Amino acid sequence: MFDKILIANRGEIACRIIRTAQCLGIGTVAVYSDADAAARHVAMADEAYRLGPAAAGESYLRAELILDAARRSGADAIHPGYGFLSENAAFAEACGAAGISFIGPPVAAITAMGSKSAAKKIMEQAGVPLVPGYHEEDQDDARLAQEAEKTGYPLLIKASAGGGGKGMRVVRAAEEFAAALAAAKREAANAFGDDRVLLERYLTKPRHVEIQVFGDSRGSVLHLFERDCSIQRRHQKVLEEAPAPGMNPELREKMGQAAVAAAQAIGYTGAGTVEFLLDEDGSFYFMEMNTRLQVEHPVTEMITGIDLVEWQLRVAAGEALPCRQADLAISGHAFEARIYAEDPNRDFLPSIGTLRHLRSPAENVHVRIDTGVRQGDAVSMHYDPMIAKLIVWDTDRPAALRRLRQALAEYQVVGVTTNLSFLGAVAAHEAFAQGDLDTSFIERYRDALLPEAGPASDQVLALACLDVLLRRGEEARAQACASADPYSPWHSASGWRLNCDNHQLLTFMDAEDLVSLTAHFRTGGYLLDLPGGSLPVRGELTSTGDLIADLGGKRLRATVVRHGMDLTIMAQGAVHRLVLQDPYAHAGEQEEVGGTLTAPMPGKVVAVMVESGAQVKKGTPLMILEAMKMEHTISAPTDGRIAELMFSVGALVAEGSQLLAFDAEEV
Ligand code: MV4
Repeated sequence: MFDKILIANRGEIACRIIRTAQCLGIGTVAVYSDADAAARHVAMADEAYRLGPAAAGESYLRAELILDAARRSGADAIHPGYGFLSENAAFAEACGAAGISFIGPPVAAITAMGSKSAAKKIMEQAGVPLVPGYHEEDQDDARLAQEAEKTGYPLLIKASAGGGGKGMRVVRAAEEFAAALAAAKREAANAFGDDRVLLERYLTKPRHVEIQVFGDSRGSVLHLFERDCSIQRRHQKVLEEAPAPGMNPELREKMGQAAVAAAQAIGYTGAGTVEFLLDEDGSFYFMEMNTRLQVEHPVTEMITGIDLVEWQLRVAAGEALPCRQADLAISGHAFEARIYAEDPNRDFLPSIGTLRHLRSPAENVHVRIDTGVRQGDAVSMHYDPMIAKLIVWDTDRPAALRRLRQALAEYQVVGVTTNLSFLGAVAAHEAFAQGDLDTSFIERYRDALLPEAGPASDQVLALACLDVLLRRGEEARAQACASADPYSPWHSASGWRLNCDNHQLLTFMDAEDLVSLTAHFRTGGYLLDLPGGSLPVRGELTSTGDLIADLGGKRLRATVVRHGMDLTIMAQGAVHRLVLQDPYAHAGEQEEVGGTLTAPMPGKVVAVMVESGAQVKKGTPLMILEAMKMEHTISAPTDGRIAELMFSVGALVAEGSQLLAFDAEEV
């Protein structure tokens, strides 16, 4: 077994790997960029080495810097985690050449699975089922048209060099084929520098079901059952579970054996995942094989009781697989929810900021949190904006789903916008509860999953008022105690008025709307004049800053996080933000909202499609920003003229930076 391993990654997966290594008594070496100097994974490791600036291309993707850290630390193995260099054959090879074990599959296996079309050929020869279609070298248009007829419609044209859904086109009838083929080839050439395509029968309601496989250096390969990852958005997994709902033992056995055959076909060792499309009739087809540990591996660990990272370390150190296929069994059901700093109501745009308040559910045998961040950390634009993976387990799917709903409701994040409400909506959806999953689930139920944000409810307003008034009372008492005249009426916060009932007016900004409420002081509490009528309320602040409230006889616990005048009210799984208005503040100057187009998030200018002085139509793409692998196109808000370009390609811009001056055309 290794004495010391270097984890060539960051965030939750780095922390997760360090946790297992430390349990095994293995020394741990972290590497970090300047943005991660104070990150959790650095603090957890026994030692840590700086790689370079924040940009991944200057740090976590720099193989030579990582190898140098391994040499300096005396690490005898490197774990790549996922993403970054985890499926980079050259890096795996360089590790071997440096005499450092690469905790992953052989270089040849990484290479073989690197090309989607080459992988399909290998799988076809291994007897692994492929979607009926055509994926040969002959790319002549006439041959492709002929093969399209054989495949039948609807069919998919896929870029051979593509993946993750890029370069896919659905063709529903023969007369559309020629134009679709030409467009698909152009797109593939532009995106991948390779215009080869393959054809497949189009599955209209498939599920994404993947099989965890594991091989050792003695030729043994086994599978650890399936995961259903159909809940995806733009080919990014959102919610995963194991086992797959509705799976029967026979199909599980067939898919497991196909996955084992796929791994054996390439002499696979280590942890791998074979992804299948599962059709409604129970047919399944090879999609691709991932030669790394997957993000969603914890759900497999929860239902099998196996630590897959421990297996990775043992197998990479030359040990045999710790058990045989017959020793493995499924126990219970697990879900994983990926909690992200992103705004579902702004097309899941990443949300950058500081985690001012971060409170996760208590961990136990039913709840596991894999995270790389702590309260106070920043979510930056340099990396994937994952906050944590919430993993739950129970004895069956309904029980596990209840755990998931409860844990999501308890998860509190303030300082960035998150997808927690969206995840809660998926978990609450009846179709999800029924296990009626497929890759179009989010699109199909989009309205229910992404409802327009409504105004604050009376309950939210009452909790906000209570929090403000109780804190004011605490502050007044503290000031009175600290003053020379603690009983001075000036220290009263009772809202007392001469010849008038004690009351205070509270005004909040709720999104774009101002809401004003009167709080009448009453013995032991308040009478609030809310939009829905008057409500007697009382409450107390706990030592942890929570609010125990009684709203007209309904008692509940809430958390109200204050940041300046910002209030984030969290209660019963719902989150709402309000901004308390200072009654004495001067009305801010209405900023001249000229024709300035500003950056919606920090990022890098990757394309400028216009020149200064150009006349453009409404909607014309002007500039493209990139942050965390996502692109955001800045388009012309109306017809008009580009008055000035503030940035050129390659520039790094902060959120809110003016990107260009734009003269809107008078309509
Ligand atoms: C398909 C398909 C339907 N029919 N192939 C998307 C990315 C890549 N992993 C393969 N993908 C698909 N291939 C045929 N013949 C539907 C998808 C697909 C999908 C697959 C898995 C998970 C999410 C998906 C989302 C959209 C489309």
